Amino acid sequence: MAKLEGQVRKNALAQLPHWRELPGRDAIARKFVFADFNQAFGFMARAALTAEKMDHHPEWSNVYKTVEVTLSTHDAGGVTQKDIELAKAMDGFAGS
Ligand code: HBI
Repeated sequence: MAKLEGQVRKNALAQLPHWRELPGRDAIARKFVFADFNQAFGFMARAALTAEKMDHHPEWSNVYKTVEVTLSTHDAGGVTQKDIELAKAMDGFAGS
């Protein structure tokens, strides 16, 4: 899987307005804030099953109702289509 670059990358990121590019690292990140811990952990459970199916895993942390996610493809050293797909799936599970 190749790193996304140039216009292809721009177009892909334009479909993910809630995600930001991390400074100093080729990765994308989003902070999800849910109504409570139950919602946050339900989201993580769904995302985890999808990630495992994709063989593509998030870097993430959870504090109460907040889940902070960073996506990057370690094998490629940057953002690939797999990160875009997982980010879209996570947006779907979060409802936006
Ligand atoms: N998850 N984010 C991410 N990046 C990877 O490169 C990656 C992964 N999960 C599994 C995986 N690679 C495996 O393909 C290899 O580590 C064997």
